[in-house]
Amino acid sequence: MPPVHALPVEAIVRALAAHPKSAAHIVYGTAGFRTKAALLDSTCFRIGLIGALRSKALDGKVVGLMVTASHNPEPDNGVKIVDARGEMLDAAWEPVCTRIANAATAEELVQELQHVVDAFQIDLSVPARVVYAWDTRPSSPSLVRAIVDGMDAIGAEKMDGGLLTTPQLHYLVFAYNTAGTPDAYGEPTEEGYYHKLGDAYLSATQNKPAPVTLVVDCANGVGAKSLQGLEKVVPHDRLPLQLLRTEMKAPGALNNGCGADFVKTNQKLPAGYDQESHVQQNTLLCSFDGDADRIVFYYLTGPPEKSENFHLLDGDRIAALAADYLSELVEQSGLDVQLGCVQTAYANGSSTLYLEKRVPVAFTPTGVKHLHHEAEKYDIGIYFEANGHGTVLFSKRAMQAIRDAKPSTPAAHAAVQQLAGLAAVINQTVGDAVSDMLMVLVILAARQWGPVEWDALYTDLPNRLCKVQVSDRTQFKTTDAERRLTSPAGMQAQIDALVAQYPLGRSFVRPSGTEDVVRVYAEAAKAEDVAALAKQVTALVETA
Ligand code: G16
Repeated sequence: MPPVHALPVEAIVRALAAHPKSAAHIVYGTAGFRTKAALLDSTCFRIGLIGALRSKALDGKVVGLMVTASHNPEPDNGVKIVDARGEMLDAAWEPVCTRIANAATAEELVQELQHVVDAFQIDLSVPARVVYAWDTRPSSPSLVRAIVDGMDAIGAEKMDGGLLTTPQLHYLVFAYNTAGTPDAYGEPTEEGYYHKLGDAYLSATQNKPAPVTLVVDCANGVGAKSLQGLEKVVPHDRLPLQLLRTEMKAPGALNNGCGADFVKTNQKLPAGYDQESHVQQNTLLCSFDGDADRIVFYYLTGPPEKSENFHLLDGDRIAALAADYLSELVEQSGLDVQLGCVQTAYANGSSTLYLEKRVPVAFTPTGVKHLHHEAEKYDIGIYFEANGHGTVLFSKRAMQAIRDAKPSTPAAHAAVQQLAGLAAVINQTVGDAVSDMLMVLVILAARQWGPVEWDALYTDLPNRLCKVQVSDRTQFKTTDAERRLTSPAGMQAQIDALVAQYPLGRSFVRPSGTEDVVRVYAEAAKAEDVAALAKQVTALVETA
């Protein structure tokens, strides 16, 4: 085929006819496009076009397209672009996505596409390569067909990743683009992913006693498939998992009464867990979300009927566990590398106090893309949202220091080895429930800790997270890493006045980027104060 120097306008316009635009205005937000699945067909067609242009703009590197609505209910869906290093889409392209998705006519769409080509000086003769994957939602296959139509219309080499977790797609993109280079991340296949994580886990837990059984709530999502794949490469006695909520095909089951968001928001066990024989006192339990990019842990200290017997080990706790262990390893190793941690406004105040005693702590708005970029500023950057999204990034400098280390004592040598092992276990592209789960198990095995010892690192301030339905959530605008409202006018002063009534009180309000709600967070020294504060702030928001 001769090189193409212009957009294939006719082919795009012809294919567009099968994907009429819905009336809804849609924005590329916190986690790409996300809304009711029924509204997404034309968006997916157009993201097929954008994915191809993005690949061309990156000199033909592979980019990824993931169809998922992650923690949202099953009728929702979404789509997001994964950039060439396996990270979230470059922020400069987010408004591009929004404009292209909302172009009202074929003519406008072509104009917007041409505008992108001109603005980013894209050489259209560069071949595009795009890998795509999807989660278990019933709406996903037809949305994938729309993406494929878009890629066919503009012309792109398509790689079908199949049913995958979101972090697996991030892995694939990075693995494709580094294959055959000194930075090769792993074999660019689903099996390559299991081997990379599984082998790293086996090596990092060598000579350690078998860990306790971990009961995993797979949210009835694709995480179940991912763990079954991992179990094929790691023997059960080295990774004793008990998988629950694995009904990937049961209609309506996804994230329903289970999953990381349900457990974190309600601060209780998945529905029906009290009937499960595997759920016992002091057993370590965890929940994935629908596309397995986040994880929270928990355990019981008595009968599940009593809420005080439920103990959550959320993203803040994972960050604390990682910071505690990694800072010790860095010290023992004698390496000159700087650790840091990134949190959001949702971080429990006690976790921040704990972390600040060990490492510098920075805050960003909600959204893994923000935390990820901030964490890249450190040699070893730990980032976790309280909801269980996160990972640990080892910079090139840190990896070089680990490789070049000349430890002078056996303890320093062991610390360097363990740092290298953890860097391999941890997914370097994005928060990954499977990889985070393995990291936690490696650390607990090294520490010889169970959930109780982990929980003892600090005591959470009582807290509450509520969702509030409002007529227009866009009127809520925030500043200071989403810790303060600038609009509606005067509301922040009212929140401040409420907060001042309670010892160690804190509360903030922000519009969700993934659901049509406003979120209210509150914490205080006493549980009854939190309940009162959350109620009062919620009432305030409802009046807006
Ligand atoms: C997505 C984002 C997360 C964010 C979460 C909730 O998670 O990737 O960074 O914390 O949404 O965001 P919001 O409060 O704005 O709705 P997921 O698991 O749904 O992809």
